[in-house]
Amino acid sequence: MSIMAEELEFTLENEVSFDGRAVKDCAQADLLYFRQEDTIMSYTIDVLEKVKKQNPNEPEFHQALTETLRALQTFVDAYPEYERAGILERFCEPERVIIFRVPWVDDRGKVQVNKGYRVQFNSAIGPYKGGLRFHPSVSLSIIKFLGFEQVLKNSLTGLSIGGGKGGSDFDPKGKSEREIMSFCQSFMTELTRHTGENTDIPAGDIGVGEREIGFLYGTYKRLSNSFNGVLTGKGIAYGGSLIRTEATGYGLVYLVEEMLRRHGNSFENKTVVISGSGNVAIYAAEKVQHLGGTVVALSDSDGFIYDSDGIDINLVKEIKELKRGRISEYTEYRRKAFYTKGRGIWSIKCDIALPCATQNELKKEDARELIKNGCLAVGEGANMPTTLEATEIFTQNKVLFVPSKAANAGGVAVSALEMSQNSMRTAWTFDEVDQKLKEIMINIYNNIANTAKEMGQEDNFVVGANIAGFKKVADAMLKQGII
Ligand code: NDP
Ligand code: 2IT
Repeated sequence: MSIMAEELEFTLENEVSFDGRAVKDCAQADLLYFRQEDTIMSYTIDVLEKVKKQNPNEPEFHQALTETLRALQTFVDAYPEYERAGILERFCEPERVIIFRVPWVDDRGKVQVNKGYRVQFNSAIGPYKGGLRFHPSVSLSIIKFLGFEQVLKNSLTGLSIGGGKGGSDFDPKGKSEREIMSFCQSFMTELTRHTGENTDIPAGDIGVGEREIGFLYGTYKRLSNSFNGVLTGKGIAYGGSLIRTEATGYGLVYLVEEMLRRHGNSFENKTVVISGSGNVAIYAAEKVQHLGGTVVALSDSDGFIYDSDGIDINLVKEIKELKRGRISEYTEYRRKAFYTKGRGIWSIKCDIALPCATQNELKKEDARELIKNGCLAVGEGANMPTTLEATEIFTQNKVLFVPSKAANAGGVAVSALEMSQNSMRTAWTFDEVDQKLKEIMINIYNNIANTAKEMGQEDNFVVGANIAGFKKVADAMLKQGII
């Protein structure tokens, strides 16, 4: 079987080398990469090629599959029962994909139509669980990549949750509160028939926060005449959990802190760059500052701010959470800080980088720049923010790199704690949930670090996270028969 470079969609630039050998062109780089990993005639590579052919024009989904299947290769090939049971083919195919029309009326009285999605990816270890993303870039490919990642992530939490994801190409930017409510009510009118506290429990993601979850929940409750924990990220007054707002950012920092500690290091006196300025970025920044680090930069899709004194998080919360403004407004209040339009946040010198905005925001040139500037660790707060090439560059250069499926699992973990509280009709305190979150993140670190070590790839957390996440789901699938 020959592997074509363009089929693999994994390219490395000329100067990257394997084992000190210079690689002349992309095709040669791919071949070397796969020879090095002894992948020729592998079950994982066969499935990767087949699934990519069956699902053309889904680049983000292909990218997530490529990362995972490459990481799983040695492990899966050692257990022929996976191949006999077609586990990988089933693992890569969602159990169900729902695509629906979302009609709503804007403030001028005009009817608008968006696409709605819910991908119910895998329920082997629990009900489908995962967020909803409202962003104009949303496509089937993006929802499938997010759903696929969610299956592995949810497994890593150690809790009983399967994986799903949904959303819409609706753009919340510039919409009035009434328009947002109108859209959410229409979206949930259809989604309600596919959800249920033991079936599928959506939550927030890009463009979906507590306000949107409130509108979605109200619609669900009205249609079903049932008050239950069908959505997470709810307001505290009606069944939400303390710490859910902070959970993804705090969890990311807890896990990275544990990794640094095991390597004789910490956040104390470190310079940290965080991309994005939404939910994940804000609370990652807050926790870094609790732990003695200095966050010097944040961004949005228009540009980034730099404040050498350390970002004032309360000011950012006021601009982003209360006023729903842009990150550039920060410089109106802090004269010493400056704003730069466009990409470029990764050119700022830092010890630790936490990409917390969106997929593929950290590219190979950014990885090189970070390494040149002495960056020692990268933790992915966003889902798949680092391209395959950039991940490879970090690994080759021994930068400690934690992939999103492990690093940002704190959000969904606290969502699962919210589900538990809803079932028990109780509410835990801030400190109780915070303590549980911390324990879960440290367990995830131990699990992925031990798994990487057992595979003979110490500190390769991409390998550790994918294998540890996969194993639990695959074993449950084996035991449940061919379904
Ligand atoms: P928010 O909507 O709160 O914030 C998103 C942030 O990312 C904004 O600052 C936004 O800027 C920026 N952003 C979005 N798209 C782009 C882009 N194309 N280029 C540059 N910046 C962009 O979302 P969250 O903070 O909740 O989510 C951020 C990431 O974290 C996502 O990848 C999400 O999947 C992931 N995640 C979220 C979890 C959660 O609990 N919320 C849990 C686990 C992962 P702008 O305003 O300009 O669009
Ligand atoms: O990507 C994610 O893990 C989330 N958006 C959170 C999902 C959840 O169900 O809380």
